[in-house]
Amino acid sequence: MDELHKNGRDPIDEESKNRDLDTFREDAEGTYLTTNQGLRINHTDDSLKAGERGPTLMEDFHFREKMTHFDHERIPERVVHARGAGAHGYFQVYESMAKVTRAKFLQDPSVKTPVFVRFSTVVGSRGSADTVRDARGFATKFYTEEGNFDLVGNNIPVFFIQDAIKFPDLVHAIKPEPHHEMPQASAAHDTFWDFISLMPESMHMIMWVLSDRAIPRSFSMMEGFGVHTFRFVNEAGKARFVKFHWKPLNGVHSLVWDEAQKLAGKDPDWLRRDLWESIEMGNYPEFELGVQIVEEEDELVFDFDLLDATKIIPEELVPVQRIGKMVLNRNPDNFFAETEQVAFHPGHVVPGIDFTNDPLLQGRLFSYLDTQLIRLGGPNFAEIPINRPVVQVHNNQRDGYMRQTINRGRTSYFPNSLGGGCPMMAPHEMGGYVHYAERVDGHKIRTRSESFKDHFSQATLFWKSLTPPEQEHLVQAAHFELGKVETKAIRQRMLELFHQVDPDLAIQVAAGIGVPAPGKDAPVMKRHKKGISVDRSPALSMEQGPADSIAGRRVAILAADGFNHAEVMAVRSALHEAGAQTEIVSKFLGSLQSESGEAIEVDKNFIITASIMYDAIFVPGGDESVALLKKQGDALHFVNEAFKHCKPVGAMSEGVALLMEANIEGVIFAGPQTEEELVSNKGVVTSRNGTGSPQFVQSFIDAIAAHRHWDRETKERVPA
Ligand code: HDE
Repeated sequence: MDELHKNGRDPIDEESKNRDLDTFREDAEGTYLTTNQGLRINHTDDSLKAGERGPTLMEDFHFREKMTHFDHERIPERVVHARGAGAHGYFQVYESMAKVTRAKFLQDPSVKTPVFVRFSTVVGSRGSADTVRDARGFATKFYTEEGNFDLVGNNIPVFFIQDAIKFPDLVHAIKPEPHHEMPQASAAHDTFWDFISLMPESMHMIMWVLSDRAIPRSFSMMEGFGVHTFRFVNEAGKARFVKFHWKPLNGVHSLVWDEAQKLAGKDPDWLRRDLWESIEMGNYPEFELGVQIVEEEDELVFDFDLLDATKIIPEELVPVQRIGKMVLNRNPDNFFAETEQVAFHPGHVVPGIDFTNDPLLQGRLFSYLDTQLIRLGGPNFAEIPINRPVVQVHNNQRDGYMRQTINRGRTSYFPNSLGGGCPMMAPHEMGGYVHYAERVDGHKIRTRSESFKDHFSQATLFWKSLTPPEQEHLVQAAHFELGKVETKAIRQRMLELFHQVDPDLAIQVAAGIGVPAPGKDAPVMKRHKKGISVDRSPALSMEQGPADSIAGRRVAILAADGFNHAEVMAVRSALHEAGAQTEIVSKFLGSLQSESGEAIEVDKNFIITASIMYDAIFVPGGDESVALLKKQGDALHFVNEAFKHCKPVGAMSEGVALLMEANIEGVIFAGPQTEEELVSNKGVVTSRNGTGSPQFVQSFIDAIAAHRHWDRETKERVPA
């Protein structure tokens, strides 16, 4: 740290990147309009003309500058992960990890390292919808006191392909088809499934993409994974393998497919809005950084190859240690300057973190630097404020488009004597990066290791580890995706691959796509057990994960004039206390009068919102309010649709009558109708006498924490 102070820099702490960005921030308040040269402008509504009705003059420098800048406003969007949303925050380690890594930001629990995170979809263009079925990018830039470390991960722990050389093929197959540029942001078309049906190595990732993981409820409710095996190296130079994980403290939750599709129309910005609003309201998304550590001598003990990015290390074999926490607490000031211009690169590492020979990772190490050169217009993109490390940069790189640094002195080479030998080499003890001295010895060959060739065991593991509702959703997703494939032979080939994962899965998929499954007795490739593995991994199932928080959830309160004020207030304050957000939804905007005379502001009306934009709904009592709602088709649809999407529905006193009026009476009471005051059944929580009883609130909170209630056998009968 002392070294840094000598450079006249502030110490590195949570705020250091913020201070760094301050140098570049610009507020318009109290300023006069000027040209880029600082000349004040007194008129910007008319161009300079020769006469009132005459031609525009070339000498109108203000017009030309304004128009030229506008003409050049766009930069190429990212070839993948074009659509994203960013947030600032900090990371703090729980206790020193010195035993396994010398990375400085993982040593001192009192240090808050600034971070910038960008979440993204992969396939869609910048303007596409947020809720499409896709992997999500989860890229984190740690501005550490040893330089930037980028953890460029996804919300799925494996990838489609094993070798980076296949990436252009994969992306060409999944992007919109080249002749008509359709479909946008979707895998559900022939070229993608054509490619996949010929690439058995993709089957594990395909299972994840068809699962509910690919339609996350919120960026704050998804896991993140570094995917590749990396290396941790400690001060003594001892290396261990490491896999990185992010574990969200809001739980891991998804949308349902029908909801995701409707959201794409109703609010294509659903995920970025959720992130933005959560941070604005102080509900900061939090993630714990997890690591799975494998000793070097255990490299070959598993049934899979650690270098194969289509494989996970099951958490039941190597537990995930949670080593620190990231808090996202500040929205960017400017989308383009920060979220669009941020440049991630898996090759941005710090001492103590190193690579392995995973051929997918190795290829990425080339691609990310290369892509920034075209996207950000040249080799000086590291000087863009969001990309600058919080430590000083000194090297002999010079010039190029948009160079910002004014390097003084005569020398830009090494060794030199005229510049005092500077910038000089940093020895190991001064933080100099030393590559791990892995011994490598081999023939030059274009081939795939035998140890990479089991493409199905972990796809089967994933399938077997899901709960029945999760399996059902996966099959329905396959029905949708393959149903959109026009070429029957592709559907047929996919069934053969599903059969290799599990014959029963193939039969279930076949039932929806009009081609026969190979059948239960058709041969399945033999899998040779070579090392340690598991048959089930509960950690792969979202349904079996923790469901103890309602932080970040949104609850609609359906009301009309004459609602019961005490009930709304009791439920509202308890939900807010637990970190959820509530909105009063009614037929019109404006304010409502309660039965006891209090006024309450309506947040959204039925035209601008819908049940799909909430995680749960609550209907308070109040005779008049409920009588009005019962007559409103929109209100009934709201309840029905939420019910169909398996969301918690709560109602108090007269509010229960609205549920009765909707088509969900089957679950309002547990079994035969009872006179019990409080009933909580399959996520429908009713309190017949109301009065805001704390038991009601607790049951409703528990139902929201569980997120979705898949056991609603009547949901298929609900017309929403
Ligand atoms: Fe990327 N990927 N990728 N990727 N990736 C890019 O870099 C690439 C892969 C990931 O928010 C590009 O700056 C290759 C795996 C994220 O800015 C590009 C291969 C994982 C982001 C690129 C992969 C990722 C990218 C496009 C196969 C999860 C967005 C724009 C070897 C571990 C980062 C850019 C952001 C972006 C190449 C596979 C994650 C072209 C060649 C596996 C989160 O460089």
